[in-house]
Amino acid sequence: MKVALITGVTGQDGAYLSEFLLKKGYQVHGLKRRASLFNTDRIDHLYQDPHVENRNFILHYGDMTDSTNLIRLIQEIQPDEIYNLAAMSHVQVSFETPEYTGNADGLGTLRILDAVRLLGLSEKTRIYQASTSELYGKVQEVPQTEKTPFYPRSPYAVAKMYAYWITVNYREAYGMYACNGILFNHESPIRGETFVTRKITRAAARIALGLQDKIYLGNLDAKRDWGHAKDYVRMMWMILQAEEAEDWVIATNTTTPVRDFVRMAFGHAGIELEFKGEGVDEKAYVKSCVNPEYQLEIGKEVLAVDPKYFRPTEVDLLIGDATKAKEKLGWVPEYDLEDLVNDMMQSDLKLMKKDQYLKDGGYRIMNYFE
Ligand code: NDP
Ligand code: GDR
Repeated sequence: MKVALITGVTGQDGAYLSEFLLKKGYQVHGLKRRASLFNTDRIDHLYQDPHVENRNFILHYGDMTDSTNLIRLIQEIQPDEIYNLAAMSHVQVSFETPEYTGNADGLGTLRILDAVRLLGLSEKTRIYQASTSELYGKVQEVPQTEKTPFYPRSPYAVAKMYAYWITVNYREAYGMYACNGILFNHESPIRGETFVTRKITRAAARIALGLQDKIYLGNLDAKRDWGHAKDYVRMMWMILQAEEAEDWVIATNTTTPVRDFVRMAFGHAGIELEFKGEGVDEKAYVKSCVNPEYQLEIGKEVLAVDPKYFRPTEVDLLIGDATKAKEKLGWVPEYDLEDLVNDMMQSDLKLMKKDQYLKDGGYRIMNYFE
């Protein structure tokens, strides 16, 4: 039985990758942080009672900023594969917590690589590093490939740039099997609520159901190459099964402005929007609503721009070329953007109907729309 260690197991990708590897027959170990409340929502369906023998899904406390903890765990687990997914992954928040982000996302990667080296596991353990299209930052060329130069535009991206190069360096210096997956944005129904796609699908569902009046967003012109997380975690595994350790771009090769993602999400609920104004004065109004379930007034303002969501330096345009992964590893994504929006909207409409039911029953529902 192959043994994998996933850091960031409680995150979006950690949850899907755990499911994927368990189905493949792996024993999966996950690193989770201690929190004052349970923080395992995304993986609760995989939980196994620690009192039962022969478990194949095992969680350990740890943190990317704690070397001794990482060394001890890797020694105990002796993993065949490590998927280093743990990170402070929010670009805007990294401007507020730059030092912590550098420590967890940059040095954290070094701690994993060096633990494997020091423990004499360089021959045995293969390492996947969660690199990112944010490395490309300020547009140098489109579409972006494995050869496009980097120009990071946030403390997050700079930390990930260190992680990228230290992974390449350990591969070249010590012959380790260590790879970067340069993944473009990937989303899903379990995407963190403060990333733009999920913020939009949650709000579209809440507005349709009358639980929220309006959504405030930042830069509506930013363009992203959005794929489905399920397709992307499969690729993480494929990267570690390749004969040679290399770096790989994973993307859909299409790009979409944030504004169009908003249109698509509301469109799923049968609500057509009209955008008016420019820059900070841009707003969106209900143009029509064909779904009789939703009592939305035509002309109602449902979206406004709030400059607090603008970033000090922005990444304007991402579009990736995954030809290498397709040709050499045979990767074929199963979802396109429309499938992704449908998946997310179906899930959020269902989730928000639960909130509506609770609200109607007199219970307080969460009203936090960061
Ligand atoms: P999430 O933010 O959903 O998950 C991040 C995970 O890292 C969580 O489990 C989080 O724990 C954990 N974590 C954060 N800080 C620490 C720390 N100091 N020590 C231990 N664990 C920590 O991210 P995604 O699943 O979306 O992304 C996975 C990885 O891929 C990240 O490294 C991200 O930067 C990278 N990436 C993501 C892309 C995307 O579009 N999703 C694209 C390209 C790269 P907790 O649950 O306790 O917060
Ligand atoms: P990103 O994702 O920064 O690309 O990083 P995010 O969804 O946060 O932003 C995408 C674009 O949308 C614009 N935007 C807003 N973003 C947020 N979060 N909230 C808003 O209200 C809002 N309004 C407009 C942003 O300015 C940006 O241009 C994600 C993360 O998963 C990283 O960890 C990962 O490395 C990259 O994707 C690839």
